[in-house]
Amino acid sequence: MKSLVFQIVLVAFAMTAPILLAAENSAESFDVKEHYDKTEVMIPMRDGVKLLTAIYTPKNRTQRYPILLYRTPYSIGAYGEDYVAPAKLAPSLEMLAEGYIFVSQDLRGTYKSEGQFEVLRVNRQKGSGAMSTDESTDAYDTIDWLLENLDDHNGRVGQWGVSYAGWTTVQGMIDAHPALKASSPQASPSDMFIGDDWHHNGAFRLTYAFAWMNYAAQERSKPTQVQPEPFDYGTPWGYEFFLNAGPTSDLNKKFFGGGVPGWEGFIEHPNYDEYWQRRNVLQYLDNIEHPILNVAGWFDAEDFYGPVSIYQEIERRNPVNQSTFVSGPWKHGAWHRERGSSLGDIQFGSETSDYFKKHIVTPFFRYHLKGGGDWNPPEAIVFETGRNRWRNFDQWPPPDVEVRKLYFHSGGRLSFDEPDAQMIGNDEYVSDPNKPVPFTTDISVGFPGHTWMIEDQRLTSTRTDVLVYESEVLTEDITIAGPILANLFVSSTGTDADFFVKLIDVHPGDYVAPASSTASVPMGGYQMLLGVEVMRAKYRNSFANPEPLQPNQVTPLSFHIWDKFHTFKKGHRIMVQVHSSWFPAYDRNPQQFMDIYQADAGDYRKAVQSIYRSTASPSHLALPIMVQKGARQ
Ligand code: PG9
Repeated sequence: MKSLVFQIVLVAFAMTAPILLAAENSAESFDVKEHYDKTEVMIPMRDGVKLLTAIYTPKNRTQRYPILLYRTPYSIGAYGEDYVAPAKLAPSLEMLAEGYIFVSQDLRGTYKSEGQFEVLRVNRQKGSGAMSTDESTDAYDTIDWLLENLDDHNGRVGQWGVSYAGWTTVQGMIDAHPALKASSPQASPSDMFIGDDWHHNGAFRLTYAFAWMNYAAQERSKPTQVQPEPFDYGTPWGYEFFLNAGPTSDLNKKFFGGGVPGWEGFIEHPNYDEYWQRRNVLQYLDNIEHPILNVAGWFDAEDFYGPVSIYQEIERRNPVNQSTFVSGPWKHGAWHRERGSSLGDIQFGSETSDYFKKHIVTPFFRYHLKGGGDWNPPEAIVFETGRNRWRNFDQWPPPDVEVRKLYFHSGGRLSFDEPDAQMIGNDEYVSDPNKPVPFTTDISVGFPGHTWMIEDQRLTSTRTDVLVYESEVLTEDITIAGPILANLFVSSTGTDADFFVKLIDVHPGDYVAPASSTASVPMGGYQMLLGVEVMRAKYRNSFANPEPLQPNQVTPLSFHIWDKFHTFKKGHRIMVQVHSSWFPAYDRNPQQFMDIYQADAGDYRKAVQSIYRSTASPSHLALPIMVQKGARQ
């Protein structure tokens, strides 16, 4: 039954003169207030907790509209009679112009919603009581209420969101409401121990975890619309702050007065135990029956593993589902917030985010929610960096790839030639956790500049604790499409160590950037970071049961650098760098086998790390190299 208050609001809406919404209205300056009526309601969940929800309905009531749901922990504000900016309401201005009922909601326990917030709330277990809730049931109950209580909908619901709101979108896909007809999770994390914001292969992501927890996970005493105070780092340089911060286990007490309960989750669960395993969203992705548009950014510093693994898992568990993978040359969320014509110093030749909005996300929702337009998507719509063009594939990774091994050789050489019988040896460096390798040249705190996943690596390559392997100048283009595998053979004088592997595109010395370039450095010889991943060696055999390294014993390490679609152009070189810290993006490894969260200043020890490049221990990257043109244009 419709609530009385809400019916009155709807009557008021109906009396407003209808304004025709046309696609031509999709100007940058779309005036939401001119075209939409707004109301706020507290929607009751099955356990009685009420969630603050804003509903923006087109003033033109001559037709019925689909509902588009967006659920966030970051506040749906502006509140009350104020309207939000267009970008906060819709995936594209075109969609605002076409007309949807846009619904946004403060998650349980955040801002003006009732209840208790739990960071990435764990999914309820099968057979738990009828009143038990999780983000999946909150999405379901919200959709149910909207269908029952709104007048002007067409019975079809979609949902979307970036990052945390991408994750809530995934939650809505689980045991989905039957009216849910299309979902677009964008940069959703999937597993915070394996590859997203908080850990990669068990290595803790200090800067991001600290900045996010302190901003978004602080306990609140009652519903509020006030944003938390920014944290005062006392220095503009995160490197300095975190080097002096002390053991990770103390940071909550020391800096947040204990007010961030989620921090204890890190400290109490250093390994991939049940706490993390239950939070791996991939295991819940059965029975996804409606179409999904999965969106990722090739240079996303927070959540790239998430969208790739979610796409793969939906494919694996739901083979008949129409699930599309999209990846563009973007940092976290840039497809939504920026034009996407460049990132850091690198140009992409067109406004890639506009392409995404006009040709991908808008037609996706239009087709599935309004039953209009053309949408016959390929399996993957992916931007090829290096050549700077969009391509469509009927399969991701595309079928026409051959895995070729790029070996580390003596003298810092990198080559597809196998090590021959004479080749023995290794390269070594001293890793000093008290002088860790900086992850960026930016002097910043909080959420770092986000361009470090594509940043110039020239300064890093000069360090004595960084190994550099480089190919000859390429005599033809080489295109990689799909996941890259790092296969290292290592040893250490310590009992634990981190190994970072970076894949880099080295521009020719005489390279001149396009006229439109706003690059901050000369681009000749630029070392463009393309892909990077870390393996914390104690997790090499099991994330749940870490094992020490045996000092000085050659040990194989194999791990993904995940997917790329990039052409190394003729005249460029391929480079690989290997090192053992990348700070403070990642916490330091004391280089002895222990619970790192408890490590004190005195626990951090120098170690000599060796990378082997012999016939018996041939360290290499396995690259998926395109051998034919498999694209559908
Ligand atoms: N990547 C952010 C995040 C997602 C989920 C949990 C914690 C952080 C975000 O941008 O929302």
